[in-house]
Amino acid sequence: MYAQMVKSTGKGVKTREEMSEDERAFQDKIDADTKIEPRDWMPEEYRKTLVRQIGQHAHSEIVGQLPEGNWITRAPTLERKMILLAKVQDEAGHGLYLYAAAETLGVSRDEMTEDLLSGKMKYSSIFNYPTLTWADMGAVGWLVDGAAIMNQVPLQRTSYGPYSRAMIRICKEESFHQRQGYDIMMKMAQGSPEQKRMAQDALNRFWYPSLMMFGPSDADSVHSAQSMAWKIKINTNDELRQKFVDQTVPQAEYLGLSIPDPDLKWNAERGHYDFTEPDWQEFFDVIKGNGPCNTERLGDRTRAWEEGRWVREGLMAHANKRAARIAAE
Ligand code: FAQ
Repeated sequence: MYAQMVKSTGKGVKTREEMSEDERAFQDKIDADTKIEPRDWMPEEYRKTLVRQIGQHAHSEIVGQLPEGNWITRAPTLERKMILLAKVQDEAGHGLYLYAAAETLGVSRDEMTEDLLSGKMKYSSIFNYPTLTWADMGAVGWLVDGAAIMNQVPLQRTSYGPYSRAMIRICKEESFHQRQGYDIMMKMAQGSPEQKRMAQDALNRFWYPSLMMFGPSDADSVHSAQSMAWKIKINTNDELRQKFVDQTVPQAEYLGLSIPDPDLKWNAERGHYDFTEPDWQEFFDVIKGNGPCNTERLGDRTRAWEEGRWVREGLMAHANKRAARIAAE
C-alpha cells in the first residue's frame, strides 16, 4: 500500500507550460547551475523540501552521535579514545552547520528540534540499530560514514548555496571518519580469531542497514523526481546504493571478510556487482518508529533537550538584556 501511495505522489514534476513565470525563471537558474541563495525567490515547495532534507540531515548527525558516544568510555586504547572523541565531536559540528543552513530558509533550530521530538521530522534509519561491540565502531566508520560520503559528495553540488557550502566542509571530515573506521576493521580482521569473528559479525549486522541509508528503491522514492529536477539531489537512491556496493566489496575482500549476501556477484555485462536488496519492510518499519533503538534514541534526545532548557533560557535572557542596553544607549 505504501509503495502505491508513494508511486502516485512521485510524479508531479511540472512541465514548463504548467509553471508560472517566476517558476520558469527559477528553473532556468537551476538549469544554468546558478546557486540559489537565501534571499532569492524560490517556489514554496523547493523551500519546504530543503527544510525537510537539510533538517533531517542535521538531526541524523546529532542522533548519530549516540551509537558511537556509547563507546567513548570503552575504547580499547587512549589513542582510539581520542580519535573516536574527535569524530563524535565532528558530527556535532556537522549538525550545527546544517541547522544553520536550514535556518536561512526561515525555520528555527528550536522548531526543527520540536518536530524531531514529536516524530514529525525523521532522522536516518541507520541510527536505530544498536552498537554491540567495539568492532561496531569499525563498521560504523567504514560502512555508515562510507555510505554518508557516497551520498554527500554529490550534494556539494546541490542547488541551494548554504547547503552546498556546508557539504564541502562536512565531506572533508567524513573522509577521516571513514578511514578511522576502516583502520579499526583492519586491526580487528588481522587480529585474533575472536577479533576477526567480531569484525565479521559487525559487517553482517551493518551491511543491509547501510544499504538502506540511501532511501527506498527509485520506484518507491517519493521525492526523487522533483528533487532531481531542482538539483537538490544529483543522483537517484539506487544509483548511489550501487556505487556504494561497487566501492565496498573490494574493501571487504582486502579485509578478508565476507559480505553477507550469497547472491552478490560481479556482472561483467553491467560493469557492476549484482546484490540482494535490503528488506524494505524492515526499512519502512524502522522509519515509522519501530526499529530496535528508536525509543531509546528519541528518549535520549528528549532528555538532552529538557535538561538544556535552562541554558537556552539563560542565553536568551542575556541576549535580550544586551539588546535592551544597546537600544537604550
Ligand atoms: N532514513 O523520497 P525519498 C550520516 C524517507 S548522515 C530515514 O527517497 P529523499 C553521518 C524520506 O525522508 C546520514 N528516512 O526521500 C554520520 C521520505 O520520507 P518523508 C543522513 C528515510 O529525501 C555518520 C521517504 O523515506 N544523510 O550518516 C531514509 O528524496 C556516522 C521517501 O524517501 C542525509 O540525510 C533513511 N535512510 O531521499 C553521522 C543526506 N531514506 O520525509 C554520525 C541527505 C528515505 O517524505 C555517525 N539526504 N527516507 O516523510 C538525502 O540525500 C535524502 O534525503 C535521502 C532520501 C537520500 C536520504
